Amino acid sequence: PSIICEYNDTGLHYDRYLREVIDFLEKDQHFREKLHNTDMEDIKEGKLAKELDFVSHHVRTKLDELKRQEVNRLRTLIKAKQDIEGGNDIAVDHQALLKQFEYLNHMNPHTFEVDDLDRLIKSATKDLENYDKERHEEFKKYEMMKEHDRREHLKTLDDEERKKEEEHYEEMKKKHADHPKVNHPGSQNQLKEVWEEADGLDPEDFDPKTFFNLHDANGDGFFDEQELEALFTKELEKIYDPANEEDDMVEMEEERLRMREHVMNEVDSNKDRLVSLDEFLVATKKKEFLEPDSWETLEQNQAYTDEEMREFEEHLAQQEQDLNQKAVDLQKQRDELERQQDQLNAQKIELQQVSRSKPLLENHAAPHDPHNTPQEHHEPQNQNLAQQGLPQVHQDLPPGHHEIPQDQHNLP
Ligand SMILES: [Ca+2]
Ligand SMILES: [Ca+2]
Repeated sequence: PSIICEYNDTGLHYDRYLREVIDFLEKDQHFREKLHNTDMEDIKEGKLAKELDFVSHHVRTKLDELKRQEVNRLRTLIKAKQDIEGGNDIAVDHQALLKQFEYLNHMNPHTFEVDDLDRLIKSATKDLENYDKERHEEFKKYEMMKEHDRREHLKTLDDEERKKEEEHYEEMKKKHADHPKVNHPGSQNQLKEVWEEADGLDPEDFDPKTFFNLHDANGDGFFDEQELEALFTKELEKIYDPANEEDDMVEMEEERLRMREHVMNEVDSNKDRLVSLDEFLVATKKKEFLEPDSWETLEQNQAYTDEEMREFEEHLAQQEQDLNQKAVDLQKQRDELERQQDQLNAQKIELQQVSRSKPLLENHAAPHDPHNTPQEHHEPQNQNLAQQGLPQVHQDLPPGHHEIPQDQHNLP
């Protein structure tokens, strides 16, 4: 089953945890046997997870440790996310936030239980199914951004330059679309080309079983997603050349993903995200294998609709507006701080003037009089401050200093 036997990076954010858990479970002989004798449906239903009760104490201890580390990692993630989002001092409900991570039971953060294994298997299965979907969404955004940047660039050009640029764009598009015929992925023609050109074998000798064994790179008896994708490199090279301006390698990877999904859908009849030799051999006997339809390549269809593009650009404009508003607010905040600083400076200067003039006043009041007492010295000084209308300056200054960082904090 794919989530268990695949050692390639699944791309899930908890991939490391998933792999470490599986690695340790594999070390337990009883569990390893169960793992390889339980079919995907039973695993999905949680039958395998129950076997956790029979694994050795040593493995269980290790799993507890892995889970503690993972919970800590999630807490750090939550904390970092909040710091970025401008975490104010509102008390954070970590328990509630941990709930969003369904692949472990956060209620008992210290031990790894049957429930944890069950959740891990179910989440990984579900998330892997959504993973391709998310990759398509990412790709769509990438294409819309590319188009947006192009349109923005056109706006900066004068009529003549714009015309030239548009012509060049159309020319590159045409050049990209001009490529040798692409074989239908997973068809006999396609596999035969791999057999002949990549494997250097005689097309007359083409044999599906030999082909399967040749390309089951890790020899586990299944084609996994990576092994399937590797089969399309020859086809993709017909369309994409990294040296060409008109060929976008991000688009090449999207095409690879489309091809793999297509073959997986057609061939993986038990839906475990792996192609077994049996499934493969059944597929090679189908009519579509021998007489496939033509394959519609990526560039034949726009990745997004006009409506989606319009929404995307609106969203970008909104984001820009929000950023501008933020900049205006920050400027206001800065001006206010500067104003407060100026006020403070003015008060400081006045205070300095007062204290500088103080000894003079004192000297006038009591010039070289050795009999003057300290108490008498204070009176003229205080009177002088009162006259200048600054009696509270000394008391005001420290709280004034504190107000600045507080204000800064409260502003949006
Ligand atoms: Ca394999
Ligand atoms: Ca399968």
